[in-house]
Amino acid sequence: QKDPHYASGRSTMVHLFEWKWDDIAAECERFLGPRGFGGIQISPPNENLVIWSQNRPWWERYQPISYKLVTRSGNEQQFANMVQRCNNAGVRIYVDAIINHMTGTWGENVGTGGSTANFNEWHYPGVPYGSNDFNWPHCVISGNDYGCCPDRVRNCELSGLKDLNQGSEYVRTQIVNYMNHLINLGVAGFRIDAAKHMWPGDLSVIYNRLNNLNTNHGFPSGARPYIYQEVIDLGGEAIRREEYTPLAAVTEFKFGMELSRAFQGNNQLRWLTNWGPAWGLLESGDALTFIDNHDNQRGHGAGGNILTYKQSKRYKGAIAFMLAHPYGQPQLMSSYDFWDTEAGPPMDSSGNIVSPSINSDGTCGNGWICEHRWRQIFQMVAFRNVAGNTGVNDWWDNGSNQIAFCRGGQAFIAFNNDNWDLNQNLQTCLPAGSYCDVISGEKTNNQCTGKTINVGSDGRANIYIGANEYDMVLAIHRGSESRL
Ligand code: AAO
Repeated sequence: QKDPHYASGRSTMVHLFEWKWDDIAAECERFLGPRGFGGIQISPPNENLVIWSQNRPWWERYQPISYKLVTRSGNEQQFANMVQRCNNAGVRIYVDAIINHMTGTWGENVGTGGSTANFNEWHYPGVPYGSNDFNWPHCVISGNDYGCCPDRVRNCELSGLKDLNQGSEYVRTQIVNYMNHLINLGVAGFRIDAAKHMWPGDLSVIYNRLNNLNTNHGFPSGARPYIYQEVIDLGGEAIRREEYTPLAAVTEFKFGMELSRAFQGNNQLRWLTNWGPAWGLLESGDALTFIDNHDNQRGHGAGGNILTYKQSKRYKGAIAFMLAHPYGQPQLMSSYDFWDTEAGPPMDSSGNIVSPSINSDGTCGNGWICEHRWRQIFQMVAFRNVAGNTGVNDWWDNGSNQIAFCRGGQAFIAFNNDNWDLNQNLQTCLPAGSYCDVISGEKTNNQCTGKTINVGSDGRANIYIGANEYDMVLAIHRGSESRL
């Protein structure tokens, strides 16, 4: 359950946080499919509590009230249509599955599909769940519990969210039915929210009962759903991510923390020469990797000093390194603009999500950032596809923050995070020719809109990245030749 089952030649997924299903379907057809994206993590599709008292925060979607497929993103029919159209475009869908808990207690008790809850009786008729389906006695996780007490982290409530007992046969059946329904509709896998708060033994039973992926959607027969479990483990806690890697992949939070540190100038890029398990990271095949996620970009979860779209030059540098390096299974974040860390997506006065608009230069409007539509990011998705399963070779660094490496004979990349220019004759491992740098511009009509790099018959080229340039990266690959 560690294979994302991307269509062939694809390698990267993007989290379209809070997008509507109709908009995602259109994005698969008009952008993600043609640009070689592998998949999308969508926001939770099941019914959640409507929280007007907090002005419909993004996090209401982490408060399930039933497993009906009705949210602000759309209904079941729209969901099914999205999955079909995205699969047709070669782009897989991964569902954020909230199976640890149900909504906490609020003054409001109606969901996005009209289901209700009676909090005092632990009663969720939309499933239905009753008080017997939750861990007992009721307790709430405190900050100290993470250091000492795995049983409290798993059996008590996460921030007051009612804690389901996955040891119960009835609860397992409801969860498995929900997930299998999604598999039958054509999804390729799941993010398991708050996996740290569930027992690995219970999760194992649940995963084993999941159906194979739906062959009518183009999956090979016998394909198991891709599963990546949200376990925040930066070290020093009682629960370790290695308890979960035997089951499926795990979100590697150290990855974004270390790369954010380096690209913020707090660790030299030259040390990245042995990036991977030598840094205390999981084995590559076990790791779902990302710079920021929807929590830590706004100070929730494992927050603190993570690069986001708000520090765009450094962020694009870190993303380029993630996509250029073969380690891990990368996921991009695609955000809406925010200052208030609790604020929901762009919405109208009735709480309906406002769709992203697409500007003439391909970027998004209406409050959506769409990092995945930034040229420096989506062209690195193509770079990764071209690099394929090659390793890193011909590493070069200046002993500080200027580095460069090849991916086999397929692709070459250089970074300059020093405050002086990079100006070097470097081995690119590419056949002689003129190549368009895919960061400063792109190739259109066989011409470069940005830098042109001339590779000699010995594979070497002069590489220049000024300290004050708009971007700190230069990247060329097979297929970016300016004259074919
Ligand atoms: C909301 C309100 C609450 C209210 C609650 C119930 O904000 O005030 O009590 O409703 O009605 C999201 C939001 C929550 C929101 C929730 C439900 O983030 O604010 O609560 O929806 O609407 C832990 C979990 C991790 C979880 C993370 C947020 O382990 O699973 O908290 N992430 C997922 C989702 C997230 C979602 C939920 C789970 C719930 O991605 O969006 O919550 O479905 C340590 C532990 C971590 C722990 C953090 C935070 O982390 O290791 O496991 O995450 O603490 O408690 C350094 C350390 C790092 C440490 C961190 C923070 O970075 O190195 O280890 O500091 O202390």
